[in-house]
Amino acid sequence: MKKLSPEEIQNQLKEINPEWNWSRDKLIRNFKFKDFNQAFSFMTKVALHAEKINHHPNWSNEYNKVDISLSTHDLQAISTVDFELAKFIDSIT
Ligand code: H2B
Repeated sequence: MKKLSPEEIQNQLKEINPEWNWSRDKLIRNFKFKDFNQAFSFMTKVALHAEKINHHPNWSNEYNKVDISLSTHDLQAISTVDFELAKFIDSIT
């Protein structure tokens, strides 16, 4: 994984869903589902993928809402892997 420059982040943002917001060293997107079951099955898919790539979201869940923030803790920055995970999340929603 590689720390991305602001220019690289701007470019990568064009490749993911426009609902992702860039704030400092994080990519943020909030999801709302029909109910808890939908929200939690989404979280399960993300969790299994996160384990596979050893890159994990920061998130919170309240009933049908899931708030996600992606960043690379080891670099304290946004890296290539954050965008990979964002793309995976986009692909299942
Ligand atoms: N997830 C995220 N989002 N950032 C990291 O830097 C990170 C991770 N590091 N998952 C991994 C785990 C590391 O802490 C373990 C020890 O491999």
